[in-house]
Amino acid sequence: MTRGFPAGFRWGTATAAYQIEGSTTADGRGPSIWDTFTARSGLATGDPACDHYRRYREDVRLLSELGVPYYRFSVAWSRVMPDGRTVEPRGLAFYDRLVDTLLDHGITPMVTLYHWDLPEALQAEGGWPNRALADLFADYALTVHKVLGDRVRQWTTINEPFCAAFIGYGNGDHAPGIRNEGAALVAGHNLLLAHGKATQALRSEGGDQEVSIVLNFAPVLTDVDDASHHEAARKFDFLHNRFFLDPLLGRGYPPELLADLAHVGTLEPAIADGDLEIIAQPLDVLGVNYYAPARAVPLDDPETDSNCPLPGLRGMDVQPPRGELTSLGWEQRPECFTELLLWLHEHCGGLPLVIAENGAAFEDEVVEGRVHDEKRVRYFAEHLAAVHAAIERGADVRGYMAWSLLDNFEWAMGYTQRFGLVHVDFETQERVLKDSALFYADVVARNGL
Ligand code: IFM
Repeated sequence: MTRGFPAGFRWGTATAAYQIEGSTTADGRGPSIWDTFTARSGLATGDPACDHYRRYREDVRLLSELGVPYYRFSVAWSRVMPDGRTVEPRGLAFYDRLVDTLLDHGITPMVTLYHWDLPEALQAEGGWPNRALADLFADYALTVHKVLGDRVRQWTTINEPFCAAFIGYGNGDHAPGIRNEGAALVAGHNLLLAHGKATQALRSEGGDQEVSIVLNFAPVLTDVDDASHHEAARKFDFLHNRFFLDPLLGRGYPPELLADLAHVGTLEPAIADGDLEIIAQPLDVLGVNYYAPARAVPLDDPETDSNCPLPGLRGMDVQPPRGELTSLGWEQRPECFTELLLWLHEHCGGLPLVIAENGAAFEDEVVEGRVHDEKRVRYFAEHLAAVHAAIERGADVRGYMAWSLLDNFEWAMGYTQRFGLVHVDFETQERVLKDSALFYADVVARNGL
């Protein structure tokens, strides 16, 4: 039986600048927080990653061979404005060439303006807890739009503000590696404000561009059907799935969550008059990233910190995943993807959804020039079937971007986790199409499973 997707469904692959580009000092690029964080922590860095800055033509040719018509990539603020403010034309010229090369191959570019690589110069001014960054981000968005806006129609402001704010400034596992939960909440607000101001700036240019933000969601599961387990799930759900979404929908921050976190900090002084209206600019689509669910369990002691990115969210803990796991230890639950999309459809009042990332890391091996990554093929098949089921049941899903085109730099995990459809040998930079790439190309060609 063929499960067909709607006509015009957007099939794509996704990447992010710091994870693939390398060349971190080329053409005037300034350091980003990921350069300084990895150097300071003794972690693998984003250089050379996939050396994409120099090999982008080859990578676009690969995309074209695969026949996948959309490509989502991010622009590095620190390439375009090394100090966060002053334009470096050579940095902008790279993205200009990339867009032209994509279009020459019949591939539609989708631009994400911020995928976590803040210019270090702006971190030195306080980073995202500094409200001034929202206006600087809008200036940056406009600068990029003035160069690419004649050829790029799909714009995403920010990728996964949850990670940028809470993992970057909360538990400090990501750059800039700060542990200050009150600051993390404010960073979250300022990221949303930056999104709102950038959306206004992009729309001030006219044209028919489509503006979105990309959020990462984790449906929360519990083992026991009782009030304390539901309350634990509610807490984590509001942090993970509602803190960013609800203000975007014009509903403000969930008051229950702000009450849960009152002892780590308050957002009140950070929210100026008019901020919530700016944040709630109508979205054309919502970008949805889904990888795995989370599991929540109640904690009796009201004083014990949790093990979530904001440990001050007490009374609950995140439980270890179970069942079939990816190499990152993430649980494989395609059925949660269907439920998530149906919930979003309802919660967001029918707002069109685009899957901006979905995929899995597994240990891959090149054998005689092939990578038989059956587990990833199965992951994609099951998760695409889950998206299809959500569409059949009424969710307005307009596209799907596989994460990721290439094996790449997986942030604090360095090069240990391979998410690519294309295997990358980080010594030689040789690219090999995995079986999952061939599988995905076939799905795209048939517009169905
Ligand atoms: O690699 C990341 C990406 O940068 C953001 N979303 C999740 C992916 C897998 O961890």
